[in-house]
Formats: sequence, structure tokens, C-alpha cells
Amino acid sequence: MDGFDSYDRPGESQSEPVLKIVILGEPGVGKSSLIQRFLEDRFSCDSIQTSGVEFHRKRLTFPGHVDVSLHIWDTGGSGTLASPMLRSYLHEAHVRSRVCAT
Ligand SMILES: Nc1nc2c(ncn2[C@@H]2O[C@H](COP(=O)(O)OP(=O)(O)O)[C@@H](O)[C@H]2O)c(=O)[nH]1
Ligand SMILES: [Mg+2]
Repeated sequence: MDGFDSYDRPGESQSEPVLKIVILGEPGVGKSSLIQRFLEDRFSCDSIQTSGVEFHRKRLTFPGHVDVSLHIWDTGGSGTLASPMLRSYLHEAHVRSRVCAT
């Protein structure tokens, strides 16, 4: 897959494409719950507020037996954006998604 990085981690193919995703939005809008639903297909009412940034990983297989490793960064409060680490990750992310409450 052009445009994706390959992932160099034990147990995963070095040629496996990596899709980097950062989830942004105000605290309490449901970012972590959305990610939990996607990763584990479950919802818990007693979720703990994210402090800083949490990293998740999920492997998906697309048609044609193409494995893609999703790297999902779940961000906490607005102060998180001041983190140099997140800023550099935001810069290289393939997807930046903002969650809003309606
Ligand atoms: N009723 C309802 N509550 C939700 C939903 N999504 C998240 N919540 C609740 O809203 C609160 C904040 O959710 P959380 O995922 O921690 O938000 P985050 O701070 O953006 O990560 C938690 O108490 C969740 O249980 C939803 O779709 N429906
Ligand atoms: Mg959260």
C-alpha cells in the first residue's frame, strides 16, 4: 500500500502497512468509548477520563489478504495538544479525526 509506513515490531511483518490515526476532541465527548467499541465491541458506563495520550493497536485484514496495522492514539484534554510527542505524531498521522458531541 503506497503512502503507508511499514511496521517494525516483533511478531509482525516488517512489510505490514501501518495506518496512523489520531482521535481528537473535547474531553467527555466519547472518544475513548468510540475506540473501545471499535476495538472490543463493548461499552462501559464507568470509563475513566484519559490522561495524556493512550495508544491502541489493531490489525485488520482487507480484501485480497492485505494486513494493515492500525495505530490509534486516543487523546485526553486540550492540554494534551501541547505535548511535543503528540504534535510530532499528529504531523505524521494519516488520519486525524475530531469527535464532537451533538
Ligand atoms: N449515553 C451515552 N454515553 C456515552 C456515549 N459515549 C460515551 N458516553 C459516556 O460519556 C462519558 C465520556 O466518555 P469518554 O469515552 O470517556 O469520552 P472522552 O473523554 O472523549 O474519551 C462516559 O461516562 C461515557 O460512558 C454514548 O454513546 N452514549
Ligand atoms: Mg478519553
